[in-house]
Amino acid sequence: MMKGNKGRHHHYWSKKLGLPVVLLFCSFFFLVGFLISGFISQDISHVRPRPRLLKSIEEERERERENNSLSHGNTGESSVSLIPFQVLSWKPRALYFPSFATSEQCESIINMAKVQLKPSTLALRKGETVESTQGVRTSSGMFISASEDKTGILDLIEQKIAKVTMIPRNHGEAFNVLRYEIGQRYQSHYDALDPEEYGPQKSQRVASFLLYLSDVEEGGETVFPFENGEYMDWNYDFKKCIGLKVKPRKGDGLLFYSLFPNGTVDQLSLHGSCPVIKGEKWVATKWIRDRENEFY
Ligand SMILES: O=C(O)CCC(=O)C(=O)O
Repeated sequence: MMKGNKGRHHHYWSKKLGLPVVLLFCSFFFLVGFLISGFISQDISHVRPRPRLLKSIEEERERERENNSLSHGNTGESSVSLIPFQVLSWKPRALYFPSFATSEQCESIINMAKVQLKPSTLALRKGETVESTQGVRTSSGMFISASEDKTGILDLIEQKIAKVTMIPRNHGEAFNVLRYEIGQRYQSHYDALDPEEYGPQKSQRVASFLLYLSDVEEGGETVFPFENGEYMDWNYDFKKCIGLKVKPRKGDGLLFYSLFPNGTVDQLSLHGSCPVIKGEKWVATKWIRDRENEFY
C-alpha cells in the first residue's frame, strides 16, 4: 500500500517539475557538497594537533599496539615493539637501526669509557705478533659488560640487541667501546675467527652490533669493501676505503652477520673502519657468538 503511494508522489513531482529541473537540482546539491568538503579538508591540513591531543594520539597508538599483540608465552612480551630498521645490504646481511639509543645514553657510555681507554688489541693469527700487526687497528678502547654498568644503560641496550637479533644475551661478548682520533682506523678484517688461521675456537662470532656513540665530521665510516661480491680484490688498499660505507650517526646501530645460516663464513662480511679525517669517532661493538658465553 505505502509503496504504491510513494510511487505516486515521485511520479507527481517529476511530472510537475519536469525531469531536467530535477536533474539540475541534484547537480546543484552535489556541487555545493563537493565544494564544502574540499574546503573542510584543506582547513584541517593547516591545523596542527595540540600537545595534549598528541599525547592522547600516542596513548591511543600504545593501546592499539597492546590490543594488536597476541597472547604470549612465559618468555614473551605483552606489546608489539616498534624498532625501525633499514636493510643496507643482503650481501653481506647488514641492517641499520636509526635512533637505537638516545643521545644521553651515548654520552653516558662515553663518559664511563673515556677514563679507562687503552690501545686496542687484535686477535693474532698463527705466526703474527703485536709488532707485525702494528698499524692494523690504531684506535683506543676498553671492555665493559652490562652488569658492570651501574647506570643500567648497557643493560637496556643489550636487551634491545637481543630482541632485534633474536640471539639470547648470554651469547654476547662484553661491549668493546672504541675511540678513533684523527687518522686512526681499523683495516678490513673478518670478525669470525677461522680456526685454521687462529687455532681452535670454543665458539664462533655469528654477528656484530655496532652502536655509534658520536657523529663524525669526516671519515670514520664502517666500510664493507666486498659488498655484493662484485669487486673482491684481495689486494684491496684500505686507504682508498671503497665499498659500502656506513657513516656513523650518534645513537644509530649497525648489525651485520659474519656467518651464513649454515654456519660458514660470509666472505662478503669483510669490514673495517675508514680513518677519521675530521672530528672523533666513538662506537660500542658487541660481538655475538653461536654458543653461550661461559663467562656471562
Ligand atoms: O669501528 C668500526 O666502524 C668497525 C669496528 C669493527 O670492525 C670491529 O670492532 O670489529
